[in-house]
Amino acid sequence: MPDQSILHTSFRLGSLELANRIVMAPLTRNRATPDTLAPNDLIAKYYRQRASAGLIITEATQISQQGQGYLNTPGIYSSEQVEGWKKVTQAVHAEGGKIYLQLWHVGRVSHVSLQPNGGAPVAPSAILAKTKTYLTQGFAEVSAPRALEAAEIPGIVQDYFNAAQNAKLAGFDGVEVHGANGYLIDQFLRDGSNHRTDSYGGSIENRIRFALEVTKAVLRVWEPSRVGFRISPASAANDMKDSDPQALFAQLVKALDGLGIGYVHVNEAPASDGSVFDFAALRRHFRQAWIANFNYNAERASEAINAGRADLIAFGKPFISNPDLPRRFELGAALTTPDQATFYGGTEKGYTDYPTV
Ligand code: 8OZ
Repeated sequence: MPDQSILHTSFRLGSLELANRIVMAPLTRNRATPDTLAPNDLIAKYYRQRASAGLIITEATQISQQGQGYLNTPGIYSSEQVEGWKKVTQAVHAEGGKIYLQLWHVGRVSHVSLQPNGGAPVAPSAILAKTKTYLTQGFAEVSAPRALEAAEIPGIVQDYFNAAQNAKLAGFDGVEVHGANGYLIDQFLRDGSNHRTDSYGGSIENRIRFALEVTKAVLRVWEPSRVGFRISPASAANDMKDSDPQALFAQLVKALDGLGIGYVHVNEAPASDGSVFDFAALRRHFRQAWIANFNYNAERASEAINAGRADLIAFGKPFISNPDLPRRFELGAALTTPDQATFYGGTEKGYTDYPTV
């Protein structure tokens, strides 16, 4: 077995000392309290159980009601939600862990039943995504979106700023901007979903504008090393397409490097059309930390770090079913298989009842 000890070495992320290179990836679990969309004691227990990760990145958390696209995902825009998240950060810190909040706006991946006054979801352009969401009644096609007026965009940037402030009040160690997986920021980035003719559409410079405005708003609250940004440059999830992802994401990552943020987190999901994305080339545009994610196991993770392709590796599904994942890697212990049926919504079953070794 190749040497995997690198995974268990500490890592300096700006002013934070992470105990190991094993990150808990953001995972949507849909267990916020339904009326308030606030985290509760069960959610605090779930994160506490996983505090041995070098860094936890929370499930995607909407910055406003407009930013919600699925049933019972938590928010970070009300005082009840801030109080709920305090339970989570206190639980994780009590175990010596570190935790960032992931800031989310779904854009067009939503449904009228979740939107303020039952309105249409918002997007850079009025282009319907071929994708589903799930609601109280189960899976459903997303609703047709309307294009944002240019005059509405500063309000959404302000929502990110307020959410970043709330994250600080709630005791997080930092925040990750969710720029991946076909949600609002990604919809602005890619030319399949952004047909705008104003300063937010057209050229790559224009399409990355919204992402950078959001990041700069967050940087008015947090020091640069406490801010991360997640991308999924090749992924077609949520009906995403772009004519030149390599050029687009190179320019975005260079600009993020210029802002001095602490890390870029890359979901390496491959393209669905067989085209190859050069992740190593992307990494060369960024000087701070690089987190890679997508179907890694301990062996491939340690190889990637040893080869300099990443500093940290994020694990998703393995962390759902193995709360003590770093310990299991260290022992070479068998992993529990996650139960897909309990990923989204429900009770403690398939959430806080997975065993430790
Ligand atoms: C799975 C189900 C719902 C949302 C993502 C936030 O893909 C999500 C998500 C994943 O980033």
